[in-house]
This record gives sequence, C-alpha cells and structure tokens, in this order.
Amino acid sequence: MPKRPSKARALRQLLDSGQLEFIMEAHNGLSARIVEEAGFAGIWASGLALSAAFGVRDSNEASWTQVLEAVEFMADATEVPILLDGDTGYGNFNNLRRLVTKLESRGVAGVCIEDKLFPKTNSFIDGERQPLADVDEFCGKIRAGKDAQADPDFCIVARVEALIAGWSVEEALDRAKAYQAAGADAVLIHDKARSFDNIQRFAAAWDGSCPLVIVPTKYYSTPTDVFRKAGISLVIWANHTVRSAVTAMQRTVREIRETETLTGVEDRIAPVSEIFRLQGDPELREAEKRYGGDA
Ligand code: SPV
Ligand code: MG
Repeated sequence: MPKRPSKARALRQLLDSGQLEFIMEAHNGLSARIVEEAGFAGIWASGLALSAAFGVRDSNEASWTQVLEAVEFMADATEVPILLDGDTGYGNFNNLRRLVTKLESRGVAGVCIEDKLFPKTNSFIDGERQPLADVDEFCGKIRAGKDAQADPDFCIVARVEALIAGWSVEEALDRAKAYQAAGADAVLIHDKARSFDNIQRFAAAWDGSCPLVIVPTKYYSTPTDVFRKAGISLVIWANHTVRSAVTAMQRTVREIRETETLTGVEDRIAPVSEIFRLQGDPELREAEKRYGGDA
C-alpha cells in the first residue's frame, strides 16, 4: 500500500493543489472524526469553536496548553491534517517557536497566526477597534516559527486582519506581502463584510506568490464559484460544526426538560451504538480478542 503523506505534507498539498480546497471546523476528537468521515481533506481547529466548547470566550481565556491538549485529541482521532487557529501565537516570537515545536510533536499539520495583539478578540466583535500588530514584529514571529519547525512541510499561515480592523485593501496587501516575504506558507485574508468585494480586489492584486485562504462566515451567500474564479486556494468553513451542535443540543434538552420523557427525541438523535462506533469501540473489541487473554 502506498504510504500516506505526513499530515503536514497533506496540508501543504491542499494549499498548493492549484484548485479550490475546503477544510471544516472541529473542536474536539468527536467532531474531528465526524468532519473526517464526511470526506473533508482537512480540519480547522477553530479558536472560536474550541473556546466555546470549553465554555469560555474567544479571548485567549483558555491557555495555550489547554488548546494544545484539545488539538492533540483531535489529531489522535483523525488521519487528515489539522490547521490550528493559533490566534496571535499566544505571545511573542518565542512563544510561537515553542508552540510550533509542540504542535509538530502532537501531529498537528500547521498553525494560522493573526496580526493582532494578545489577548485577541474574535474578529466579529468590535472589529474596527481592534489594534493590529506591528508589521516588523509580526514578521519576526513568522520567521521564528519557520526556523523552529523540524518538518519542512509544517505550514504557517499568516492571517491579515487589516480589513477586519477597518483598514484599506492596500494596507492588507502591504501586510500580506511582508508576511509572505517573512516565510508564510499562505495568507489568510479575513473580512467581516457581507460582500466578497474587498477580498476580490485583494485577490486580483495578489501576485500569487503564496496561496490565499478565506473564511466566508459573513459573506456566506457568495457562490463558491466566485471564490474559485478569484484564485482562492483554501476555504475554511470555520464554525458550522459547533453551531449545528448548539442548535441540536438546545432543541433536545429543551424538549426533554419540557416533556419529562425521552419518547419525543429518541428516534431523532444518534443511538448509543453510533457513539461507540465514533469512539472506535469495534477496534477495542478486536484488540481484546488478540491481547485480552481468556477473561
Ligand atoms: C475561528 O474560527 O476561531 C476564527 C475565524 O478565527 S473567525 O471566527 O471568523 O475569526
Ligand atoms: Mg479564531
């Protein structure tokens, strides 16, 4: 059987495939497995979704080692590459170096860092008031991360928050060029506008020196083919797993609370056997036969 590429290589191949690719949000081992089973070739370990799953805000309230532990469960549960939303890198260049080393050791394929200040705020909250990182400082962070990685395929994606913070497309382009020159493997250009117009202008002016990544959460009504024609390499569906889980959980628990019976929900929720399957229980049954003795 041909050997699978490393997860880092697989992420690099997604970024460099020359066609539009998609990765999907997950926030724990279970959701990561569901995303992989659906056929996605990669997973976005979203900071918003991870922090929501912890029950805290997307403001670096969860520590970086808590994030690391969660993403390790996700990597253990799946074969496809994971791109971690590393926020601002949890500090300066030195913190990012350490993060990169630890992510590699846990089988995470790449990290995305954004040019904001620690502790970050989610891009959709009071965006225009968000201060951006100094360009030189952020470039030093990228260079430090690239120098720290042991596997040449580990990817560092530089996320430009200029449009989020109310700056121009030109400012976003200047920043993106500097980050690419500092060694970023791809640029994530983010926007919170309802329209794709600014990113389209950005992409038209981009010289193609590295792949472009987008997060169409707010401009979701833009047809996917428009992204393709704009030359985007990777789309991140960034939070739709956690949001769908919230909707389903709210509906079920409200109904059980109101009706004081399980009869209404039983047939529309996953059976316990499906949970066992997603946990990989059949493999343990087999292993017990091989290793478990007579008992
Ligand atoms: C995330 O998924 O945590 C992201 C994308 O960073 S966004 O929420 O759009 O900022
Ligand atoms: Mg985030």
